[in-house]
Amino acid sequence: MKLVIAVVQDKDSNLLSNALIKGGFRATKLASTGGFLRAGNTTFMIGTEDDKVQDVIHVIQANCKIREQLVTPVSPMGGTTDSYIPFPVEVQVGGAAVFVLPVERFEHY
Ligand code: 2BA
Repeated sequence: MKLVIAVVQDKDSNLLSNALIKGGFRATKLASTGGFLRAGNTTFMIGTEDDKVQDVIHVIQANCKIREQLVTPVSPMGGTTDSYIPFPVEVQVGGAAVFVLPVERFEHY
C-alpha cells in the first residue's frame, strides 16, 4: 500500500475531491498553507494499493491546473535595502506537488 500526499490549489480541491470519489478512491483533505506564498492550499492524503498509484496521479494531473500568481518579495535578492522598491514578480503555482510514501501498516476499524 502507498500513501499519496498531494498539495493542490484551493481552486482545484472540489473538482479533485469529486474526481477521486468517482474513481473509487478514498481521500482526506487537510487545510494547509504554502511556506513560500503563505497562502492557503489543500493537502490530500490518499491511501491506495500499489497498482492504483498511477491512476491516482492521473486523476490529480487531470484536475489540477498550473496558474500564475503575483508575489511581492519582502526584501531584495541579496542586495542592500537602500532604495529598495518592492516589485511584484510572477510565480507558477501547481498543478500539484505529489509525494508517494510506502505504508508499513494500515488498519481500518
Ligand atoms: P508555496 O510554498 O506557497 O509555493 C508556491 C509557489 O511559489 C511554488 O509553486 C513555486 O512556484 C514558488 N516557490 C516556492 N518556493 C520557492 C522558492 N524558494 N523560490 C522561488 N519560488 C518558489 P509549486 O512548486 O507548485 O508549489 C505549490 C505548493 O506546494 C507550495 O506552496 C507548497 O505548499 C507545496 N510544495 C511544493 N513543493 C513542496 C515540497 N518540496 N515540500 C513540501 N511542500 C511543497
